[in-house]
Amino acid sequence: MIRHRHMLGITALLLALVLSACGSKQNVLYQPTVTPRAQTQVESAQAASQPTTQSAAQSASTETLGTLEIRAFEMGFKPAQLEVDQPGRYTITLINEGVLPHDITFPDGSQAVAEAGKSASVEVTIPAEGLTFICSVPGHEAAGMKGTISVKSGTVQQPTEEAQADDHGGPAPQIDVVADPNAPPYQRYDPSAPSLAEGSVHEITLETIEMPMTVAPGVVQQVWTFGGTVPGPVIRVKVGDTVRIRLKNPSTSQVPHSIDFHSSLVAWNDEMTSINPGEEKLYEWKAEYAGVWMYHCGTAPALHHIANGMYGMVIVEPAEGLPPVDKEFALVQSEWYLGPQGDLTSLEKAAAAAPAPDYVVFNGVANQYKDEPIVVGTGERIRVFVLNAGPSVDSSFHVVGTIFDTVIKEGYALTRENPGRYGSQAVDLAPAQGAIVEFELVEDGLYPIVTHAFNYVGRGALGLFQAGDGDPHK
Ligand SMILES: [Cu+2]
Repeated sequence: MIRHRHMLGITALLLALVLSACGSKQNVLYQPTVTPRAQTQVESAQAASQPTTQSAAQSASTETLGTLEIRAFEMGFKPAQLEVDQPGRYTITLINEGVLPHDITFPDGSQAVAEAGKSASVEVTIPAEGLTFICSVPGHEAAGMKGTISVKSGTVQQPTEEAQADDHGGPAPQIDVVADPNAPPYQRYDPSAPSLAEGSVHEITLETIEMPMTVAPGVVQQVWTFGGTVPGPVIRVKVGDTVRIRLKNPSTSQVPHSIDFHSSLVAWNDEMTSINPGEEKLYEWKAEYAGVWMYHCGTAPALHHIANGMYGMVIVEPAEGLPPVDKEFALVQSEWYLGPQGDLTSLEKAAAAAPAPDYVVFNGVANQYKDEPIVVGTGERIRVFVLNAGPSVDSSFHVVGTIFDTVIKEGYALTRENPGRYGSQAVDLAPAQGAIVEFELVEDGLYPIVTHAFNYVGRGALGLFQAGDGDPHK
């Protein structure tokens, strides 16, 4: 069993920089622009106005230690975590890049208000223990518009209990990993479902590859994979087929691995046993039942091997096949519990009785199909194979703006031709459950893909289908 080193690398400095904002935001170590003390008030005002400040409401006080620029957008601040070298009086310039009015409000009531596209400034005194700030427009703090300014070697003041109680989604996760601007960009996982494998006997080699992976912009984890991707490859066969998996653990691996196909009927202590680095093993199974199935590594602690990326989807079609549709996709929901930058994910976090994942993702990477939507034709018939790989959080799979007319979940079927014309809005998937859903997107536009457990939508569980050109108005 591997010894875990996750928390050892976290320094006191990192703890002071704990990110309280939601998962998609980056934690930025901010260096303020320091205005020399000798500058005159006029020069100081000019400095504060560069490059975008329009109405720096300079107070009567004489000099500040510097100017901090904070950008507002819907719904957050950029950066949300700032650090200054020393306590004292600072000018805060709010640059509103959003389309709504926003403000920045400090606990003593100091405030700068900026209309959309405008800027405003306020002076505040930052004590040694730091300051919190929010946007006081109703609902904006709860939606994520809050942040902290800490002083080097000081302690970040935590949001008040009252402030946290306002957040109907529950407290935002504390991401203790500082985003690395030099991290490699993430690799987009192709969401297209593969076509049915030809023939009835399938020889598949799967290597357990341990490698670094960018799981969100700037966040790299040392993941364990099947075949070099998270999730592993989608395997698609039909009832009656024989699948021969040759599992290989490269000699360069650090730990043993194994594989457990939920689509198989085999003894746990036979095919599913672990193999050491440098070993290989044949796992043969016959597809007896149709469905969307999970496969995963079961090596102890299995929780960590799954949390660290070792899972994938098996689609078993009925022997007679599935009816043809226009487009097919495969989406695997899962959680990331971050370890230190570049290290393994945190087993300690994953093992919490009430799991609080840093990210909940579709196909391994936070928000990847929001960044680049999945394009389909308007009115096309869409089939999505969905799996919740967990390891621990339930999914409520939902596509905003449509209704599933067909759902086959764990052997239960809602069919399009049902006499009452019933439909489905969300499919509940406990960890290791899978479903097939079918639907159409009736007009050009964008249709968000979410888990309707909405506290996770801000933590990476957001994608988009783009029907047609994505514009419903032309
Ligand atoms: Cu493993």
